[in-house]
Amino acid sequence: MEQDMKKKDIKDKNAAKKSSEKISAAMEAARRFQVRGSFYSMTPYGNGHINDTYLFQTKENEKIHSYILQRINHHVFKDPEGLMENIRLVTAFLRRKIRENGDDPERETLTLIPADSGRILYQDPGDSFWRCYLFIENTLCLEQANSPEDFRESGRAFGAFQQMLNDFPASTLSQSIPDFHNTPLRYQRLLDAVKKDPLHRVRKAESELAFLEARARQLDSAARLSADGRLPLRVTHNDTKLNNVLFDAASRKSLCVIDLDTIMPGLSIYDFGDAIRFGANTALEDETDLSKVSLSLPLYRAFSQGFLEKAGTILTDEELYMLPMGAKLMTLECGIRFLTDYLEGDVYFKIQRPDHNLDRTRVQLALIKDMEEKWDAMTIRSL
Ligand code: ADP
Ligand code: GN1
Ligand code: MG
Repeated sequence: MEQDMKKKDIKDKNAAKKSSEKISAAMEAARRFQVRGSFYSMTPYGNGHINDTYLFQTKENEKIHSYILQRINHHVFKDPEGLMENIRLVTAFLRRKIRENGDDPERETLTLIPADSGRILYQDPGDSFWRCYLFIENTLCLEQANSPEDFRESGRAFGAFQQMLNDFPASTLSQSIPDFHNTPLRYQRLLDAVKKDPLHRVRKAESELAFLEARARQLDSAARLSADGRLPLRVTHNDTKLNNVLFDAASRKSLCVIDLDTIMPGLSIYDFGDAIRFGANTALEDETDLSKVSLSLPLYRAFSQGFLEKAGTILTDEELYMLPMGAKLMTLECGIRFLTDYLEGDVYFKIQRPDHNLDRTRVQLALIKDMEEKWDAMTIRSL
C-alpha cells in the first residue's frame, strides 16, 4: 500500500515536471510570433488527441489579446511545412470568399499570426514546430450536441466548408497524412499489430477483433467507387468532429471550422461520416458504460439537413446514396485506429488512463452495431 502511494507520488511529480517543461517551451516559442503587447499568460487548452494547444494571452496597455499557440505533432504530421502551406492556401481562399459575402474573415476562418522570420511556422531548437492563430473570441466549442439544432448548425458549417472549397484547386494541396482515410490499409495495419502484439494485449481484444473481421469485406466499399471515378475527389476537412467547429456564443450559430491539419483531397462522404460518428453518438467517444452508446436518429437527421442545405447542390446522386455508408466506414475506421494504437502501446492518440484506447474502440464498435440496427432509417431518402 505504502509502496503504491510512493509510486503514485513519483508519477504525479514526473507528470507535473513534464507539464511545466511543456509550458516553458510554449512560452519560449510564443516570443517568436508577431503578437501585440507583452506576455500575460499561457494555459493548456482544448481536448485534441494529437497536437498540444495553448491559450496564449498578451497585454497591451490595459487590453488583453488572445491567441491559440500550437505545437504540431510532427510524429503524426511528418511534413509540417507542407501542412502549413495547405492551411495558408485554404484560409486565404476562404478569407476572400467570406469577405465577398460581406462577412468577417477574422471570425469565420482561422487567421495565422506570422513568426518573426515572416514564416508561419517556428521550429524551436528542440525541433518542435509551432504555429499561432488569432483566438476567436466569444465562441463555444461543444464536445456533445446538446440539441438537434446545435448539430444541424455544425452540419451547416461543414457543408458550407465543402461548398466554399468546391472550386479550390485540389492539386495544390499536399497530403498531410498519406492514406489517412484508406480504411482497408488501416485494417491491414491492425492485422500487422495483432501479429506483432508487442504488449500482449491481443488477448484483451479478441471479441473486438472478431467483430471487425466479420465486417472486413465492407471496408473498401467507398475506396472502390472512388477508384472507379463514381465518387469524386474533393477538398475535404477529414476530421469533422463537433469540437472542430466554433459556435458564436451570442447567436449559437456555427461560425468557424477549425483544426485544418488534415485538409486534403478526399471524399465528401467521409466528412459527413466522421461528423456523424462523433456527434450523433449519444455518448462520449470514450464512454465506459456502453449502454449509453447509440446513434441518435434525431441528431443524424438534423446534421444531414444542415449539411445538405449547404452542400446538397454540389453532391452527386452517388454521393448522396453513400452518405450513410460514410458514417459506418468512418466509425469502423476509427475503431480500427483506436484498437491498433492500443495494441501498439498508445503511441498515437493521447490517453488519460490505462486502456483508454480500448474503451474508445468499444464505443466505436457499439455505435456500429446500433447503426446496423437503424440502417434503413439512415438512408437519406427516408429523412
Ligand atoms: P487538435 O488538433 O488537437 O484537436 P484544435 O486545432 O482542434 O486541436 O484545437 C483544440 C481546441 O482549441 C479546439 O477544440 C478549440 O476549443 C480551441 N481552438 C482552436 N483554435 C481556436 C481559435 N482560433 N480560436 C478559439 N479557439 C480555438
Ligand atoms: C484525432 O486531433 P483531433 O483530436 O481533432 C485524429 C482524428 C480522429 C480523432 C478521434 C490527425 O483528431 O483522425 O478521428 O482524433 N486526428 C488525426 O477522436 O489523426
Ligand atoms: Mg480538434
